[in-house]
Amino acid sequence: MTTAPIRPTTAQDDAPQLSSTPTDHRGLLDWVRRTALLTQPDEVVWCDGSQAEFDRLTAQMVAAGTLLPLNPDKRPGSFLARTDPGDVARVESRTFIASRRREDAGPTNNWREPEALREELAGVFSGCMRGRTMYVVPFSMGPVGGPISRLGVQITDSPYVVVGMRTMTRMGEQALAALAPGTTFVPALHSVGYPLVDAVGRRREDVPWPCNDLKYVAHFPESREIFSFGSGYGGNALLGKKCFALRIASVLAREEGWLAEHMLVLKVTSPEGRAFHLAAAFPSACGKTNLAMLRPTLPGWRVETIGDDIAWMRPGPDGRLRAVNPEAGFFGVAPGTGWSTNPTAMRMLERDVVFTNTALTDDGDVWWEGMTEQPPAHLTDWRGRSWTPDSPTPAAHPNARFTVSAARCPSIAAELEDPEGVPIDAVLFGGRRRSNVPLVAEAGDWSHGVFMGASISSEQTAAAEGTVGRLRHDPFAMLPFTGYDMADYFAHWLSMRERVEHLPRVYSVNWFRRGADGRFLWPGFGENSRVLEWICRRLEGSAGARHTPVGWVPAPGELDVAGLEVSPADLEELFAVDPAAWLAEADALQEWFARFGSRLPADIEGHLELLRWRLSPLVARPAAPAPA
Ligand code: GTP
Ligand code: SPV
Ligand code: MN
Repeated sequence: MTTAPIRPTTAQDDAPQLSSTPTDHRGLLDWVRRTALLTQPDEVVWCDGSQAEFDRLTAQMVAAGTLLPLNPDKRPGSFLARTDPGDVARVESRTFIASRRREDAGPTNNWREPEALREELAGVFSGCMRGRTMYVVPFSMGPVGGPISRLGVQITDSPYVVVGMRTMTRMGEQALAALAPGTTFVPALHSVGYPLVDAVGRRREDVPWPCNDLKYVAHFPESREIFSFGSGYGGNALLGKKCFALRIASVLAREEGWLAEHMLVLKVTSPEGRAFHLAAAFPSACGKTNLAMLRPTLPGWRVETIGDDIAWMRPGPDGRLRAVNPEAGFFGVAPGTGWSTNPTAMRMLERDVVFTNTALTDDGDVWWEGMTEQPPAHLTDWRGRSWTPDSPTPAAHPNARFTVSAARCPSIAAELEDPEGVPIDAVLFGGRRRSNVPLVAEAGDWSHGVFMGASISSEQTAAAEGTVGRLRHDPFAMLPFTGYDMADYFAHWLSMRERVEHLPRVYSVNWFRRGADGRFLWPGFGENSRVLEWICRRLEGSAGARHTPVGWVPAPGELDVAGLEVSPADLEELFAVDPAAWLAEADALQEWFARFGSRLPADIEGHLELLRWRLSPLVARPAAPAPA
């Protein structure tokens, strides 16, 4: 069967809402119809992902004050959006997993009883699009038609979200064409929750950033459905990303024997021309984008970017774990991105970008903390207020972000478009840790590696609501993103032993360790290539390692620090394993793991015991009292 060509309904056609239906997919048509009846938009537009559609929507948002066009001489094709100050990050407290059985969501998710939540959502969504346009946004996560790829359709009343989905996913005509009648897709319903007409027909003015204090980011993993209400921002609203590619996909992955992960994917090529593929999980705003786009300071090494946030990894026919990045763009943290820290990203951001919650310069460009050493003398801050370097608050919101197509990234790898994915040689786990965790350590084997992933703690960032800087357990950097019980997720990772013949090696890394004076001990960024080099040399079997209770670290002289201004004392501290501090860490882990009860895999408990067993003899014992 063929689908009719897409003919987007425009504001000029005020024919009945569903006069133009460019698909024969009955399930999709029914869902769109039912949703329009529930939410009562003025019109329905099927999105085709074209440039003309993008131009129309951005012009409309400029007129509405949602987007500010940036100076075309400074930042061609780019816009700035300022959100409502209450809609700046993911809302974990309003993120729900509605599985039939509470225990299937596990103790780390907000569980809701599916039928009760469905009722509640029906009430919330009822009439929520009055006075607005409802957009139907077909998209593919992964190359359209690829064996690992999946289709979704988002319904949204936010043109900002439509534009974001066009950058972040394969959105539009091709994805819809792939939705042949009977094809399964993930339905994702989104509304900013700000109707312009109330139940009795009274109209109100729109605002530049409509949203609602009441928010829901709701998932029904068993029926693979997503509902999001009240927010227009990031992972709350671009539903292909965290909601689909992580929370729903993690459930599919478990059922089907693969992995859906919060990981960057990169290709690193040695001076001898040997290519390695690495995947790395760090919690939100902990350096995935930076590592994915790293410019090596070590001569002869090259890094190419495949993904910066999400990896779908499957056992391949070659017995290796093969990864794709299901996304097509980057929704990255702006603050901290500068010419000295991430020149590749700076070049990527030169044109065709939608910035959100950055500051605005007086000549119509963007700025954020960390872009330049000296801030401009005057700015307009992310809230639209006049700002000078003396102002008490940051000019850009700490979770200000850019939305940009992967095609704009100078280090993008051709493999991004390979539907079969790349073979993963090593998996890295990291977090933001001012103490304890060494710069790099290699796991002894797969189950030790899974224990490393399960043990990640990290200082919280501005990427979600909560207290910035507070240490929290964030296993596999997936705490907010696993759609089922986290202990079952650990077991699923362990089960890859039986599914993958040539498993990747596993490493823990930490760029964020600090000295007693509070400064970072490691220069980070491009210098992290030295750590990648050691990892690659380990993979080829040519680098030496020394055993510690927390894994294998570079043997003396094996990490290339030539030309680095890191003192021998700092270098020692970067790898120091303080047994007392680590025993306390083991206690904290045990207490945290206790919530999983008997669902916690024995391998994880075993590795915790092994860690204690290795540490205990190292703790200095008080000297025996002298005989009287
Ligand atoms: P999400 O998109 O939220 O999932 O996060 P991400 O992991 O992609 O975050 P990103 O790479 O944007 O992290 C940005 C923050 O990490 C910025 O504040 C950077 O300055 C900081 N950062 C990244 N790499 C390093 C590093 O090597 N050393 C130090 N000290 N900071 C780093
Ligand atoms: C994260 O918080 O991990 C992000 C940003 O990648 S968001 O898409 O908003 O979730
Ligand atoms: Mn992320």
